[in-house]
Amino acid sequence: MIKNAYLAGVYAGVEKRNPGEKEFLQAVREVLESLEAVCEKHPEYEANGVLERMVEPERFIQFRVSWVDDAGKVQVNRGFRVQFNSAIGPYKGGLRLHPSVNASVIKFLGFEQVFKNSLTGLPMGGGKGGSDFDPKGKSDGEIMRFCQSFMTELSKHIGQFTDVPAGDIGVGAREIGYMYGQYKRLRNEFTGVLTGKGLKWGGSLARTEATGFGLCYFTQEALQCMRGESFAGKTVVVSGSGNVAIYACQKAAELGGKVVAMSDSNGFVHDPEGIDLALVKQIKEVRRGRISEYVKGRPSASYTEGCAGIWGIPCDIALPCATQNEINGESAKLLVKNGCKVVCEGANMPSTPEAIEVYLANGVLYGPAKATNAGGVAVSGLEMSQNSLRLAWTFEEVDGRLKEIMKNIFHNAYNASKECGVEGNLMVGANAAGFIKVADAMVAQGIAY
Ligand code: NDP
Ligand code: 2IT
Repeated sequence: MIKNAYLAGVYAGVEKRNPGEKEFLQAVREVLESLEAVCEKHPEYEANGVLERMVEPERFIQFRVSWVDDAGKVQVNRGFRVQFNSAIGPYKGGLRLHPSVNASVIKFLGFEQVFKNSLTGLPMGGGKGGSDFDPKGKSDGEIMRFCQSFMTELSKHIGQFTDVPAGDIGVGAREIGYMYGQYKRLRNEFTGVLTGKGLKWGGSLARTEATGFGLCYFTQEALQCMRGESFAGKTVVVSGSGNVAIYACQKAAELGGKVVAMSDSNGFVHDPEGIDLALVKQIKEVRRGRISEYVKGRPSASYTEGCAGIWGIPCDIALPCATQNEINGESAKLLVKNGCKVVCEGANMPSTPEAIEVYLANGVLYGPAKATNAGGVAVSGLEMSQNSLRLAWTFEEVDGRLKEIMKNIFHNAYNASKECGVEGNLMVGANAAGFIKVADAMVAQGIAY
């Protein structure tokens, strides 16, 4: 329920303009609901039409991506880039390759990215892109030809000072490599136009680990400051088994937690003795296989079809690291019933609004995605800095900066929650803290008459 008349009016406009875009509407509603106290304190935001402007992307690009498969057949996909907000820096955000990608998904991700990037404290605006291309089962050659065709159009809209894409679901080092090569061929320029590059050609150490590690640094700081506790001795469930999940699992274990389950879109594995991460990396990073293969090498583990079942495994800490809306109200109730006290999000918007209500009503320490998973884009920002300096920092240097950034994000979100009169509500705190910086920049930069 949005009580503030200004914010309610803005939301009604968004609903009217973006009919049926349920993920985008969900993301906008959550932010607007969090900003009542802020907007009451700052009438200049309404006077400057800040919210009306913020919910409308600066630019939305949709394009055809045609490519030829291994059988010689022409395939056509749809490509997107949303350049949501550039008030505090060049557009920055990942590219997602997944059959579920559409305008609503890209806009929700781009909108979230604006506030997330602001929270990092680095000068980055918000953007997002991708395609409904399905990388599963495609050969390296097909992936390469798709990425080249995608970049042929995308290259017209990006640049190191304009818009700097990176990875997301379905886009890792291999895809960034093919896209970077194509950009360079087209432009004859070696610039930091993408992040997540290979270490031998401009990438940053610790970028691969950054989102998962950052999630655990945030969780550890929140646990310590809000509960006087840590990961030590805690049972942890991590959903997904991609980039974010793998490095969340690694850092949670390094900090003393015991990760007992992981998943993919087909099902989940439960290993009460603790996940053997080397085996998961072998299956997922080396063989690009399925999580079901894990049980072949681990007699202690069992595999169950259906990914949502993972939330029925008793745990102290849940780290959803797969995709949006993977925890609904029912799954959240099950987590709470089984003793889960902490939910920190590695994925973007993995909890439905009903799930968030369950967390808040039951005193769960809830870390919202735009704060908790900001480590990935933060290290992307550090990759941009290193590219500009023409230097490469050590792993320890980057990891140390990441840790500081995640701690700062926690404290900024916590302090903002206090200022909003809802101490400890990190969702409201993160939305408010991320928003104010962008809003002030928009006011300062004026409106084109
Ligand atoms: P990956 O492609 O490496 O891994 C995605 C994982 O999530 C896979 O295990 C995949 O299973 C699972 N998954 C994807 N879609 C679904 C679905 N519809 N239902 C169930 N499971 C699904 O992606 P990342 O690890 O990079 O991304 C995971 C999440 O983290 C996303 O929400 C992303 O936006 C977010 N994120 C990523 C960042 C990064 O730096 N990479 C930074 C911040 C957030 P399967 O293999 O079966 O598809
Ligand atoms: O959702 C995200 O923050 C990302 N996928 C990372 C974006 C980036 O630019 O590194």
